[in-house]
Amino acid sequence: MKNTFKYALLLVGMTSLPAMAHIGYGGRDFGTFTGAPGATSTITNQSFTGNFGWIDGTDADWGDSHRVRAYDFHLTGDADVRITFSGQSFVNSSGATVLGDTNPGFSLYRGLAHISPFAADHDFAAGSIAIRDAVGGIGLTEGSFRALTDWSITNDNNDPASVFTFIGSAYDGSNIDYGSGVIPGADGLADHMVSQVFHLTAGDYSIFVGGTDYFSQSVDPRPAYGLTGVVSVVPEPETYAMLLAGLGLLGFSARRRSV
Ligand SMILES: [Ca+2]
Ligand SMILES: [Ca+2]
Ligand SMILES: [Ca+2]
Repeated sequence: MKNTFKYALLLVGMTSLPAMAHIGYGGRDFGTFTGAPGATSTITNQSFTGNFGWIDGTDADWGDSHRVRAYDFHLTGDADVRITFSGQSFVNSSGATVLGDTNPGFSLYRGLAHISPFAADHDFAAGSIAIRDAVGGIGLTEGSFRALTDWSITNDNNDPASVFTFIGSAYDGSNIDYGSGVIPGADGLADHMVSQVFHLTAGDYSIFVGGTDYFSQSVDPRPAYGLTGVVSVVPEPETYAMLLAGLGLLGFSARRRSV
């Protein structure tokens, strides 16, 4: 009886494991921005396991979506949005130290994953596999995540697919080329931080963040890496131009007065 109970627990444990692979935004919603400059939202103490999830989604066999972390935000108007991710060490709820020395990479997409009350999306839902087989070749992909282009995924109920429409990406450090050409978007300075501004229109956005060390796929066990993320609405270049023009006029009239 006791053994049966143990096996039952083991089975429960095993069957609940895939839940870890499901895409969710819990605790990682940056919120809603109107487009007014100055608004900012910071989310700390998040992590991913294995320092390769983002870069693994740049290659021909795509990537495992549970090696990256999903964040979301919402815009109600046009805005220039700065997105920044930094490595951050911290002690997690299990008392384990989460490392801060990742070189993060992220991709920004228009679109959201299924959220409650819908079932969560994951790579190995039958519908997700069907999407990959149709686009990437039967059995040729290792997951649904694509870091440099559009991708889709769905849930166990095979609801209409979540579509992530690629907007742009960036990664920390110098150009990476592990044999299939330089991956675009390096920020040129490996300081465990990556930051980029995107001009966006109103809508729902998802950001997927992960590590950029392709070769750490063979590291076992895989350590966890901590993240701090910031989304801020910044002034648009036209605003700067108007401000400078205004200052120029002030200077001109000041000079005229002093003559
Ligand atoms: Ca891959
Ligand atoms: Ca891989
Ligand atoms: Ca950097």
